[in-house]
Amino acid sequence: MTSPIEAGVIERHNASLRADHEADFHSLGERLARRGLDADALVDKVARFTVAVPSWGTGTGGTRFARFPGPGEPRGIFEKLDDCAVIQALGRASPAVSLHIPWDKADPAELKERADALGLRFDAMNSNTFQDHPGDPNQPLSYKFGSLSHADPAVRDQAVRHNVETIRIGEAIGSRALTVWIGDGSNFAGQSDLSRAFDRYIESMKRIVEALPEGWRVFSEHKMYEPAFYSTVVSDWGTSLMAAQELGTKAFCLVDLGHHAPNTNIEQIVARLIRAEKLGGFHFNDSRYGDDDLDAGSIDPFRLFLVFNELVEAGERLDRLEPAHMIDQSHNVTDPIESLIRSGAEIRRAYAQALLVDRAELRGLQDEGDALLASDRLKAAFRTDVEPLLAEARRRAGGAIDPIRAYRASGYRARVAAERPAVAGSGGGIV
Ligand SMILES: [Mn+2]
Repeated sequence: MTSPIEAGVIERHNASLRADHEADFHSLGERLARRGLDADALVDKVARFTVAVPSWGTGTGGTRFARFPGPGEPRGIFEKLDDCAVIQALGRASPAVSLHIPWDKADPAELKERADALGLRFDAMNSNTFQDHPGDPNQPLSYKFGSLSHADPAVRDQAVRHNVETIRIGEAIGSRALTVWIGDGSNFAGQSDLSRAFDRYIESMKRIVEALPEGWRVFSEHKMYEPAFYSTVVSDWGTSLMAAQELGTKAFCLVDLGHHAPNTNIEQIVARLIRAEKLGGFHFNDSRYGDDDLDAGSIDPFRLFLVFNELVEAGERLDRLEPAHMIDQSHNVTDPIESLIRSGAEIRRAYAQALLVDRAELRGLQDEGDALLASDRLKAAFRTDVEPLLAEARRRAGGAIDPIRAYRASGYRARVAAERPAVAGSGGGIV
């Protein structure tokens, strides 16, 4: 396996931090043991939890106003995969990459070969009918007024065919799921028939479901607004659930943490979707106002923890669902590699904290109506500094105790900046 990080960088870095890390891990282990928890078992669980990196996240994102590219941005999917391998080498939380078609379109055999060489695999595929593809002879029609729900059946056909093509590429590279997010909606009351548009979406999605290979799933991703500002066709989790139930056993709901109204109780949505056996996966990110696509856990780590609290609480019911964990962020002012390493760690942190909750005790307190102590015991798990568990999971897997510092010591960004001259208008965006 080839690694874009020079051999020895991680070893030297870990050697310099080893004594302090071991003391911290030992100390945390003693505290956890007093609560009946085994630190080594927790490290094993954390190590098994992984989250896919979005290929589009390795480039600098942008807003409606501007994009400020950083040095050494990947110029295509193969350089994006190199960056994903760096994220995995140091953070050890993200062995899979989620591709976006057509941005990442390439010979599937070459994609597979490169990913194999880097020790990466592919998670859910993402189709794109929220923008036009003037260079693609198979997509001459515009998605300006929608795609899968468009009033014109020819546009709907084209959008379905694009999704089927995305599935075929995914099939060739070992993916097993398709995520569908559409920008369809309307900007004015009266512009679109709310019912007929949804009917047309369902009919199009049925054709996509029919094209799914054995063992594949399709995830429908809802979003309340943007780019449409009056209504969107798949606006909320209720609509997404309705679609998944109508589309059958291969269809599931994807929860992007930024796609809700402000103050929405996302953890309750997660609990409901688990109960309905329709939770397909996540796009992790954080936000303060809308679909801000900020780094996971950077604004409201407690909310992320509460989502994981529901996932851990679900236990075996969740094992059956095997939700896909993916990051979906836009990095505007940071080095995307650093943001993605940190986000993987923050997501694992929320998981590790949720594992600390004494579930039997919590249920007892809930049933007794002890609101204060129930809240306190839940919060106690969130307050625990689990960093030594995360660092130990990385170290045992060959990663870095402090991956951001190790990344900076590696000189990777400066090296690729010399190899990758800046290009104008590289593919990427905010999904
Ligand atoms: Mn998303």
